[in-house]
Amino acid sequence: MGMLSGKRALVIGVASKLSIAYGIADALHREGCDLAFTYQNDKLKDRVLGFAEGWGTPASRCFPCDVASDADIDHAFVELASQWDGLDILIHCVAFAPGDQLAGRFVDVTTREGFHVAHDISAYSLIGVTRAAQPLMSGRAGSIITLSYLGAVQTMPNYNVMGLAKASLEAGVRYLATSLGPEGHRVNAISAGPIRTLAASGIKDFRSMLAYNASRTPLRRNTTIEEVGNTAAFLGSDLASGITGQVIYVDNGFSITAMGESDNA
Ligand code: NAD
Ligand code: 0WE
Repeated sequence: MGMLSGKRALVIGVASKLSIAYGIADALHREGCDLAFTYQNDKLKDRVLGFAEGWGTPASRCFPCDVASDADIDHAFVELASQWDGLDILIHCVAFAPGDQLAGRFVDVTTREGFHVAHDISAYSLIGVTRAAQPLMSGRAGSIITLSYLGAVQTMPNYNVMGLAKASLEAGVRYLATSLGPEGHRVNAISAGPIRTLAASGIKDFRSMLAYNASRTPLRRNTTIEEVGNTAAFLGSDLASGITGQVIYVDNGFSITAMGESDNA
């Protein structure tokens, strides 16, 4: 029997087989969790429906949801409520900043509009979907999980305004954990090491970042979506009943070093 059998999760943020949300869905499914999905737009619909089928999720449990839209968020949860009478786990695996924000000198490239979009999609959306999930989570000791990155707390070339948005996301985790604690719900973030996904594919020098990371990290390898998925399964389970408001690092140890050592200088 899996550690999530009898539980139900909504996964937001599957775009491809490389997505962190894909690794999470796979681990939750392996542990016996029933799944539902949202997808950002029609372009992703067929792909997400195909993945969902592989995890035993019918198309009737897959809904469109652009998290920039309050109406989309409300609609997705109304639809979900017509399929399920409760929800135990909410996976938020979404981030976006306009491409021009993620290349160049922070002080030069950061615009009011870029700041706004990054914070809206990457930080506010956690609050919006968490609120919309409340009626379905009521009475169920829910677990809400989002994805962050080290750029929230240390500077990283080109991560720029996304770092500010992740800092806001992490503060949001603490405020949500505090406001939902009395209902029995837990809210946590997983701060993952760099992983080659669609969101990373457009990033300049991402390959060399991965190589640097693998060689300087205590465990001498890069983080995988399977490792993030397994941590999400744990945080979603009753085994993590005492953990809320935390940022759990799944980065093979990168963040603990001030100066990473490498095997060949
Ligand atoms: P991904 O491209 O596979 O996933 C990003 C998802 O965000 C996509 O499914 C996309 O559809 C969705 N999205 C973007 N804008 C949206 C909107 N307006 N409405 C609804 N959905 C929207 O990339 P990923 O790397 O799996 O990213 C998932 C999360 O993991 C993000 O929060 C990212 O910041 C975080 N993260 C990624 C890494 C990494 O190196 N890849 C490291 C740490 C944290
Ligand atoms: O959170 C992220 C990436 C999020 C992201 C990616 C894109 C690319 C395409 C947000 N918005 C966009 N907008 C686009 O137009 N990561 C943690 C992965 C990532 O992105 C970086 C990194 C790492 C790591 C950007 C610069 C430096 C490091």
